[in-house]
Amino acid sequence: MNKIIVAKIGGSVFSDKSKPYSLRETIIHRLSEIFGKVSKENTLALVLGGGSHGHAIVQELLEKHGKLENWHVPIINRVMEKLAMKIVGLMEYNDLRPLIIHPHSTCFFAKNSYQCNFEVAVQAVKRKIHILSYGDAIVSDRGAYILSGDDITVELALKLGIDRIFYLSNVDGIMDQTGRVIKETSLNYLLNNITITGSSGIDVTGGMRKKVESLTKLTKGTEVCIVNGLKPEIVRSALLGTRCKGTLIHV
Ligand code: IP8
Repeated sequence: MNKIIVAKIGGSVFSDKSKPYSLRETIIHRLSEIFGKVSKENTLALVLGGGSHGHAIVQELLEKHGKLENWHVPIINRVMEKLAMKIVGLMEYNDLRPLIIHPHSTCFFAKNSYQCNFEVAVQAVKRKIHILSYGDAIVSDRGAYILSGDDITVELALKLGIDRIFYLSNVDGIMDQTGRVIKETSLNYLLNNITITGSSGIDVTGGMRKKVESLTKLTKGTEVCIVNGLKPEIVRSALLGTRCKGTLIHV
């Protein structure tokens, strides 16, 4: 059966966020193998987080200039493009060749919100062409704006009319106060009752809390499955629809 699978690969999965510009090549290989197999019968819309690449360059620019300017946009774009090319290069070994959708040339931010033209992405996916996008810097009316991969994932899910999306993280799911993974919950309950802490390592877009907040834009009834991307077997069974062995959030 051909379904559309929207999945965000968190930066903490493909890189070590405490080590700037690092890549976990073994994990990327294993995940590519899984995505490669899944892509034979399904269409993939993948989104990369910034990892220790995007977040590191943004941090460097902030330290040097105090704030992000529009002329920083292409500098950040180069880093993210290179990262996307490396990951896509590794995916090719598994016969997976997604079309890369570059947010810096399809999105801008003005008057307190961003706008993206994902028409090409939608048309491609409708024709069973896999796509890959990534968190990026975009031009805005107040200097460079960092558009998180989480926001892009939500945008794509809305535009593609998807009812279940996947987040690959470096933890087993969202933990409750006692450190136990919450298996199933509603978005409302999560936002009102659970203290969600940020992620470890460098993160300029707000980590897990921001991710959960971005889900409020999804259509009611959407399901979000958060699984540990460092455990490829768990990712495989989640993508194939057998079980979300992580946290399943009902929006
Ligand atoms: O890691 C951030 O994307 P995220 C993108 O999904 C950059 O929040 C360029 C830091």
